[in-house]
Amino acid sequence: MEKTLVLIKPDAMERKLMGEIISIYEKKGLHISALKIIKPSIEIAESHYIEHKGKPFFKELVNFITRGEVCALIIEADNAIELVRKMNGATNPLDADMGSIRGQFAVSKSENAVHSSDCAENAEREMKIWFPEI
Ligand code: FUP
Repeated sequence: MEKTLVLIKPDAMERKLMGEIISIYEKKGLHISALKIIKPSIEIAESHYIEHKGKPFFKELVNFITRGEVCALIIEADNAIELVRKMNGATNPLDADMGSIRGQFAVSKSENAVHSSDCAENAEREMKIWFPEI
């Protein structure tokens, strides 16, 4: 079974959407094998978003993800990476399918409710950042 790393971001946590979003993954039949609520340090945030270092929105991105609690999950399923990214929807909620999580719950490209790994290599890297104990 493939594993992917999901984050429910501070905007969704502040709006008390954690349970509703987790429920979407569960109702789809995906298995959540790890879960924690954490207020990320700047180090965790910068290492998670290392690929975006140097981009104009990097500082804003780190400020956003560190401003409050995040729910980190490991989700396991066949083709979990592709499946969860489809369920989450496009980065920009304007482009996201309206049935997707971002389509339903997000209005901003920077505060877009959820993250999930985009490839197997990043899934491994991100799981080590958020769940070093596993
Ligand atoms: P995604 O894989 O859909 O989360 O999107 P990216 O990895 O391209 O971007 C990561 C995060 O950077 C997004 F969730 C939001 C933020 N971002 C911006 O704030 N502005 C941009 O122009 C692009 C991305």
